[in-house]
Order: sequence, then C-alpha cells, then structure tokens
Amino acid sequence: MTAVLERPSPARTLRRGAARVLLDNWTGTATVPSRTLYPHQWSWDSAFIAIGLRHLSARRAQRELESLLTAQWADGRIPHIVFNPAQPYDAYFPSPDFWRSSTAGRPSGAPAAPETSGIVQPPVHALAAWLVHQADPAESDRRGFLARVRPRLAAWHDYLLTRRDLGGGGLAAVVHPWEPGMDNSPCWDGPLRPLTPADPDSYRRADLDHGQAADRPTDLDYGRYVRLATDYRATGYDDRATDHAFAVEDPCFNALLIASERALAAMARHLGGSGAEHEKRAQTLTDRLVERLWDEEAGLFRALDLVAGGLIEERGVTGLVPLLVPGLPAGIARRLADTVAGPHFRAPGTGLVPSYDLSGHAFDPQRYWRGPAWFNTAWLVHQGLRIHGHHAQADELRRSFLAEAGRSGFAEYVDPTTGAGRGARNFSWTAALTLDLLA
Ligand code: 9YW
Repeated sequence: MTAVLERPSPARTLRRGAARVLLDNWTGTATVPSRTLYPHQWSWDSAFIAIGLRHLSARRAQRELESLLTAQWADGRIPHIVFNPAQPYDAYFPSPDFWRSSTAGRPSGAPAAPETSGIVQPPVHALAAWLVHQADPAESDRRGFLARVRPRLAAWHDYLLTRRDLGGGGLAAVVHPWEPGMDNSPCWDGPLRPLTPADPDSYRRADLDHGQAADRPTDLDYGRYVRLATDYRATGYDDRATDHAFAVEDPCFNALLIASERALAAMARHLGGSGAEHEKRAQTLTDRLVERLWDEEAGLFRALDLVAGGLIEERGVTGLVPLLVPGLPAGIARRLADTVAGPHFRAPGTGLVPSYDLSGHAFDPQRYWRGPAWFNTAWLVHQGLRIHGHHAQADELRRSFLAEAGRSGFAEYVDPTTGAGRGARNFSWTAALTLDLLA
C-alpha cells in the first residue's frame, strides 16, 4: 500500500514560516526586529512580537516584555531601543555612543546598564502584557507575571501623562518623529520644515548598508532626526528643561495609551483591585482625543502640532488607529470604518491599509511611512473593526494581511498597490502578528 502523504494546508505552512522567523530572531532574552537592519531590541516591536510569541510560548512572550522593562528609566520612560552589548557599535545608527544614556541620561534616571536610546515609542505594552497573560493565565499567575510588570507599566503611563502632557490638554505628546514609530510620515513634514539639519559629516547612516535608499527616509530627514535627538540629549533628556522644537499629539500614540490604560484596569481587577482609576483615565483620555484631534469633515483623527499650533492637514494611518478604542462614540467609529474602506485608504491592489493617503500629494508607494502598507497598523485597524462589530470588513483585511505577509516573505512593509515587498524580510512583527491572526 502506498502511504498517502497529506499536503500541509496553506495556513499551516504560513504558521510554520512565521514561527521560524521568531525563533531565528530570538537572542536569548528578546527578539530583534530584523537580523540585518535592526539588531537590538525595539520598544513597540517587542510588544507586537509578544502578542504573536504568546501562541508559541507564553513564557517566552513574558520574557520579551520583562527584558524590555529592565531598561526602564527611573522617571518611568521605556526607551525606544535597548542596545544589545554583543553587537558592534556601528551595526546601527544612532548607536549607544550617540545616545549616551548611561551618562547623559542619568539626570532623568537612565540605568547604568544596559545602554538605551533616550526617546520613546507608542505605549502598546500594557495591552500586550494583558494579552500575553490571557494566553496562559495559570503560567502567568505561577510566575507572578502581572504582579511584577503592572507597577512598571503604570509608572510608564504616569510619565506620559505628566512629563509628556506638553500641550496641557490631557494627551501625551511625542517630541521626535521616531517616537510615533512612523518616522518619515508626511504628517511630520510641516513640523520638521523649520528645523536646521545636523551636519551630515557628524554621523554615518548604517541603515543604508542594509536597505535600499529609495525605501528609506532621506538624508535631509536624518539630518533633522539627529538635530532633535542631540538637542534633547543636551538637557539630559529632561522634558521640563528642553525647549522641544518638535512636539506633536499623535492619534495612534494616544489611542494605544487608552487601550493600554484599559488593560491596566483589567490587570488590577485580576490582581484583586478595582481598576476604576485606570478606567476613569481611559475615559478622560478618550474624551480629550475626540475633542482635540477628531476631524469630522475628513472622517479621521489628525495629529496636532503643538509648536506651530493647529491640526496637521495630512491624512496618515495614525488617524485610523483610534478605531481600536472601545469607548469611542459610535458615530465616530462608523465614520472611521468608512474611511478605512474609502478611496483614501483602501489600496485597490492588495486590500491593505497604506500608511498615507493614496491620493495625497506626498504619496510614495515605496518609501517607508509615506505610502507603503505596514502589518502592525493593519493589525491595529483589524482589531478596531472587530471591536466595533465590522466583522465582514475585518475578515477581508485579515485575508489581505495573511496573503501579503506570506507572499512577501514577512516583509517589513509592502507597496500597497502591488504587494511587492519592501525593506527588510523575515521581519519579526509581521511574523508575530501573522501568528496572532492565524490563532
Ligand atoms: C528606527 C524597528 C523600528 C520600528 C519603527 C520603524 C523603524 C527606525 O524601525 O524605526 O531606526 O528606529 O519606523 O516603527 O519600531 O522595527
């Protein structure tokens, strides 16, 4: 008799491929976003990675978040990069000798080790920690996971809601285009324009050793990123002492803070408390988000430029992410879902969500956050569609996500009109969120 060999299903093949990426990118304590381009630990990457990793090993997902939290500063900030001491300094720019956290960051409570950057990234961490806990509550309770991470996550949010309330209106501000995690989005062009770039001879871009120049931010962008980071470093990363030349209230950043406040409430309840304080904060933040950033005519949230004053007249994917806020007024949630399905954001070739308005004056399907579709933002929008009951639209986005993630070899981002992979391949959050959508 001939043995009948069963062909693995496409979902099984995809799951195996995604798991392989996460295993290959694990360093022993954390996961690098990409072995080539990003050889250290990144803050919001680790949160997305933990959300996927929990389906392979709840324990490893807990360690991913715990290792990030060991680099937390005494003022509560979670730095956007935690440097791996085993990597050479020139593997990535800006390197530890640029940020100088252990010396320059001391006044703000940077640890003596490890070396970190001095800026932050969107606060997805509490949401991730709660999802990780739910993957295996018994193992989580046995290790005291929530009891250990919860105070640190609360301190992180306190930092954002006090030191970073630069506009005085109850939302957190970002002070560098790397902080919202969407570096060269056209949303930041206006706020960055008045800035004098740093001298190009004062640094060397390591990203161009591994990425195509046409897929990456320009040299002018980098000059301004370096300028802002250098000025922040000069005050010891003290938000009260820095005259921030870039200060923006970003919709995605604040929406994730709200989702994470709700996660902190759930954790508090699980640990025997009431969670009421965090629920209240989440509601107040939601009210402020709507009052300050909602644009009824455009049907999406806008970023607010605190330096020049006024909402930024660009449509970015950041303005769609608040869909994942459960307490959003129903009318706003409906408008957002329509905008996701409408001509500005439904990419005809792939069904994915571009990072920037398809018909916008600055749209570029290849260049990083100026048009390409990213998988973390697709996952966030997908969550939002589900939360607000738009299941058919969510199913369609899920199918597009899985098809393009697999086809592109877990690309960092893809051309939203063709699905052609761009940036790094075997990118960790693409693989992790694939696992989550397959679970
Ligand atoms: C940088 C690591 C990071 C992401 C950001 C993305 C890019 C560039 O890569 O940042 O050099 O920090 O824009 O969202 O966290 O994957």
